[in-house]
Amino acid sequence: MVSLQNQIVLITGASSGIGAACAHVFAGAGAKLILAARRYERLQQLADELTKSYGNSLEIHLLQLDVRDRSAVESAISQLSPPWSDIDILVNNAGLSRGLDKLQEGNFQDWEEMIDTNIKGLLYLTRYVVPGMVKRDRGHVVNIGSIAGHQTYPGGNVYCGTKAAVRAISEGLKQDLLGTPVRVTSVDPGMVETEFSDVRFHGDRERAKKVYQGLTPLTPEDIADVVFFCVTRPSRVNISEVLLVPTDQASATLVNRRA
Ligand code: NDP
Ligand code: 8X3
Repeated sequence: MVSLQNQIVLITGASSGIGAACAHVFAGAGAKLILAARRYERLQQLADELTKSYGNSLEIHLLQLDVRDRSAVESAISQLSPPWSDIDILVNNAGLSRGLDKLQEGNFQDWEEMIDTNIKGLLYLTRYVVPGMVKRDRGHVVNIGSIAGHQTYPGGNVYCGTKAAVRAISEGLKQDLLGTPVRVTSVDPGMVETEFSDVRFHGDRERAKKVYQGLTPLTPEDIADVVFFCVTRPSRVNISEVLLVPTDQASATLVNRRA
């Protein structure tokens, strides 16, 4: 098992859900964390919690960053000074869904937000971080995809398209990095209870709660466990893809709801 002690880990979308759970797992393993998101105060709260749980020796660098803004991503990464600039693990987690409309009735702003965040944001981070990994001969990129990248569901159209793109991009990056020691993993969850559905339904809490009603969804910690497993395998092992679903979910559309 590879030790994460003192490794530099950049997690996008660390202010909530899966990203925040990953921050806990990496902090517990002694990594140095770069936590990125738009909501800076949420990152500060998380940093306080982590320091309380794991001690003052934990090193954390916070980045207020909108991954859709290419020049902001470029300057955030290029302005990091050592040791922060020597990123060992990039967790491309920032992402969102907006709406569940039929494509022919879809909202352009929702589409652009999903495409710009889930595809272009992930590409920007990857493009600015991976050259350093190649130069240093070490690194691991973990992309948080989705079951939605494997199976499209009604109303999922553009969101599913973005996650199918993440899957293809992960595969392409793995091919392009062949011959280097840099590893690429796609972790593709089914239903996880986070702020994801609140965001999808633009803050409609009641509608969001119904998504998980009567079933036991995954927790953000379940996903963080899998990420941790993937990045701690011996360097000869690249876990390319993990699809994990709740026991109550058999496919993107088939779930077991108790009354
Ligand atoms: P949350 O809504 O809880 O977290 C999403 C995170 O992404 C937040 O930290 C948010 O931070 C960040 N984010 C969104 N837009 C941007 C942006 N433009 N720039 C920077 N950060 C951004 O949802 P999850 O934790 O569930 O989602 C994390 C990832 O997991 C996403 O990629 C999602 O598609 C994927 N996923 C989720 C599943 C689920 O069922 N929940 C299942 C499969 C995959 P902030 O708003 O502060 O910027
Ligand atoms: C999130 C899971 O099924 O809502 O990617 O698309 S799903």
